[in-house]
Amino acid sequence: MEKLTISTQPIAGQKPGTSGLRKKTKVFMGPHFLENYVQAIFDGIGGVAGAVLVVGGDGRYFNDRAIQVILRMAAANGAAKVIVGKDGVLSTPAASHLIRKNKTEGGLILSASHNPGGIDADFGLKYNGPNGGPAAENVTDKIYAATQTLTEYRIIECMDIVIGAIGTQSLGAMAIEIVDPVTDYAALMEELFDFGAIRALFDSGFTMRFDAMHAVTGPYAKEILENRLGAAAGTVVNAVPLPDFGNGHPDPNPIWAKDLMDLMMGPDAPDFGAASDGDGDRNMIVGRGAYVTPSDSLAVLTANAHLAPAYKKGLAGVARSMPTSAAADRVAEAMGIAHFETPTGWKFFGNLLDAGRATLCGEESAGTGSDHVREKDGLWAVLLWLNILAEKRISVSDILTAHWATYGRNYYSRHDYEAVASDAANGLMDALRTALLDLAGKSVGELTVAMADEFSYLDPVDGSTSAGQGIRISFTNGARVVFRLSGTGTEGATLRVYLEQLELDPAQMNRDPQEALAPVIAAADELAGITTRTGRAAPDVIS
Ligand code: VG1
Ligand code: CO
Repeated sequence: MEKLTISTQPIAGQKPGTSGLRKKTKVFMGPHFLENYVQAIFDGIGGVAGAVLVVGGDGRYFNDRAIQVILRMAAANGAAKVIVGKDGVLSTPAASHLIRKNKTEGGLILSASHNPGGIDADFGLKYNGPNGGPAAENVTDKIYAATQTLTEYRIIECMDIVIGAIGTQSLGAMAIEIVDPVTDYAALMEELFDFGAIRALFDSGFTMRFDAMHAVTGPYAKEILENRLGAAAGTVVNAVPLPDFGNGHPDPNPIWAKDLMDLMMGPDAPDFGAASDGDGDRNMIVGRGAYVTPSDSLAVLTANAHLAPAYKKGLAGVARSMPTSAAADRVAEAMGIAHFETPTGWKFFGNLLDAGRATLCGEESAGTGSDHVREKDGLWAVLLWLNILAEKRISVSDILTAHWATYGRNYYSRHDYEAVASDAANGLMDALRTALLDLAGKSVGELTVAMADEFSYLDPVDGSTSAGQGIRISFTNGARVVFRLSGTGTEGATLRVYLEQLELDPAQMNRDPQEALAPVIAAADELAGITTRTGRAAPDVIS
């Protein structure tokens, strides 16, 4: 076993995005790329000498090889111990929990989340800090700076480390502890929720399908839903994680989880359906004949979380990302609790959760979570829904109808234009930036602009500012459109257009969302010239 110091060069342009660094798998597999980036993370966080780290990933292609490199580099950089999920697998929320439970200096999570996996697909790497959450911007800035000045990386040369059996071993002076990925996470869920009540719900004949999409939550969902809560065998489908997610797109939305959607909208629908993404932090919730948008889900959970033991004392506040609909804000106002609007990406919730100012957080992109970890958590959201259903004993559809009757309905949709030429996408945003300066009061189609700006976030906890977080335009009739470019794509640019319309008339609450949003969709195109600038007549994905 030899410790090597390898000379290397700065790596250009590797700025972490919304959620760590995401690239084509082949880029990560290229000579020294992964090694350089891992060393930049270690250097950027001030070194890992004597540190304890958690390491695990979503099991996608290259996960196994990358873990070997990270372990050898952690040892060469003087880490004291690395806690690794068996076979290198940990869901993102489970990794967050292990970081917190073991009070480690943080962890490395290998995932490109909902992006497809495989040698020709995507890979990603993210550093989470000691609070269990994605590194804040001041840390990712340091990691990025380290990529620009890198001159060497340190690695131990050795045989492959066996990570398929639970137990502790050593690599040089560093300990490697292999843990079962599910055990601690499942125990945490038992603390938060009334498993007895949920078991009674299943005993009463309640039926469910959970689609793990061949991604990391399969083993977690089987253990928790089928083994501990008594859901029928076969409730969890696509439960075996595969390196290429069965050639699928492990993104739990009506487009990519179409099989589940078809089932739930058809004659044989079970009472409840849910799905999770590649790394287990996203969730999709759907009742029989009733899809719940992630924005509505956050609002419903905010209104009902007190029905679960962990939240029975009430919530300190609720936080949502800026493009997420305002549905949760109105619940918070009615309940007299604080609400916050943050930029896209879970890292911005961390300070609010650490400071005890928010208890629940959510994003329109199917992410919901609470202060139990510092990541969004797919299965947690499913269990909170189940706990609420176990208490209320009414259907998802009835919960939605009652919720809208009380708070109004925020029609919501996101239109994505993927792999657009970067120049065209940047040009569109630049033009909007200029135009918004005198948009207020102007009419666009049948709508009138109330307010237009580029979102800049002032963190109420640490006073830091994050500018350039998306262009938002609201209209006098309660409609809003947000434009932003994705920070997780690996090809060209992805333009996201977020559309919202508040409806307070109960007679108008059962419309098709795309129809209800038609005026704001038209206004979005008129304002941004989407078709002209991108050459696209229609979005690639409507969710
Ligand atoms: C997307 C979502 C964002 C989410 C991020 C990471 O980012 O819009 O809400 O936090 O993915 O989710 P972007 O920059 O592409 O819009 V995950 O499940 O990929 O870690
Ligand atoms: Co994810």
